[in-house]
Amino acid sequence: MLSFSDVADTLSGLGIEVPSWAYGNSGTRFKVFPQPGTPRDPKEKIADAAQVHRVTGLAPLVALHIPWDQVDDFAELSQYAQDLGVRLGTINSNTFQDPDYKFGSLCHLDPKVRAKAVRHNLDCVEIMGQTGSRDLKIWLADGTNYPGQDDIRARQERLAESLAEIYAALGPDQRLVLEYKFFEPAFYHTDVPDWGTSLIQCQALGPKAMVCLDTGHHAPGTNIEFIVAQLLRLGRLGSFDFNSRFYADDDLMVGAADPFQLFRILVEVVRGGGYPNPEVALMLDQCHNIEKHIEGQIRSVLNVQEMLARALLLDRTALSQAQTAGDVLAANAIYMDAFFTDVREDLADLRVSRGLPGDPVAAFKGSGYQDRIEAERIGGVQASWN
Ligand code: PSV
Ligand code: MN
Repeated sequence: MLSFSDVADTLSGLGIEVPSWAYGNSGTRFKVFPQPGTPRDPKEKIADAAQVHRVTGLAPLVALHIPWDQVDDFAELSQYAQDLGVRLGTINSNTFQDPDYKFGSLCHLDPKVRAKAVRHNLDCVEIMGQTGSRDLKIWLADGTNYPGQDDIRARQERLAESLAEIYAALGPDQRLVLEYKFFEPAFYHTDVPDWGTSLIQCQALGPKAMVCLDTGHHAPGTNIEFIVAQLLRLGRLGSFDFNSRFYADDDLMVGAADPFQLFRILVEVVRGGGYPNPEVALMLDQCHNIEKHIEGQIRSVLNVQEMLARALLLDRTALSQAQTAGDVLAANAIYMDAFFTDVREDLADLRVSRGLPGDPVAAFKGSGYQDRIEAERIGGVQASWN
């Protein structure tokens, strides 16, 4: 049996990247409910993200979405983040809101639209140079709604060509991570629907192209931990977008719907050398439609920490012995013992020993930050889904 003290040091290395867009207003296609205190510009989003790191010590990086977070001076924005104790992370390129992208972006039939989408990604690579970011994350809304609407095979070829142009612009320490999603906003076919398609495109590009696994982008019942194992085996798991998918949305809080699934995923991450490992970015991709943004983010990074602690507590020696002996139920019991270990008090003690609040949510609530931003940030709307 492992005890918490055996894993505390390993656990202390955890750093989760939080998305700037989690702090903005969001909603569904039915309604965006604005919240008081919502950031009005990228700096205010970064300031909110810094609060998550301040009370948890778990969120040192903030991912940007371009053009939502477009500013004139990214070096200055980067300095601003550092002054608040965080750094800028992954640059997410947005080629899904401009009217030109109605029928897609990197896969579009029209070479002029493809060139525009490629150009936007090249601009993102330039921004990465100024922010010191390593990863360009590409998620495409490309796809079709009706059989016959476009040539689905030709779209793959166009995708490969567009991605190759972007890949060629990467610096030696930069990477392209290609995210897949099995449906939405296109509903008949999606151009990068699954990890296989992403992997094939990445392998054609070269070693700096990696797959991004967004946990919400799978059909119900999909064994996501198997995909994790496979991608780690192949050295192509570049990043996670963590969230929960209850049925048709991919933006709810990680670990909220199914903490056991998150545990199983993290078991495979640890098993495959994905943690501790800076090559695998652990990122949240979430929105908080009805709950408060900053508290929602705090709860989310704590959920990841809690399930990672339990995954590290899995007694792999005993598990391997039970597996070798063919003792199915003993192996399963060892696995479940780790999952059912309550680590909440140990985690609170660990935080206190590192000079952090034992209860980050209470510490944030007691800080008065939320009241302050609700009073100060009047008017203005940050760029996002609005
Ligand atoms: C798409 O659903 C996605 O998961 C992509 O990562 C986007 O960049 C993000 O959500 C925000 O729209
Ligand atoms: Mn995502």
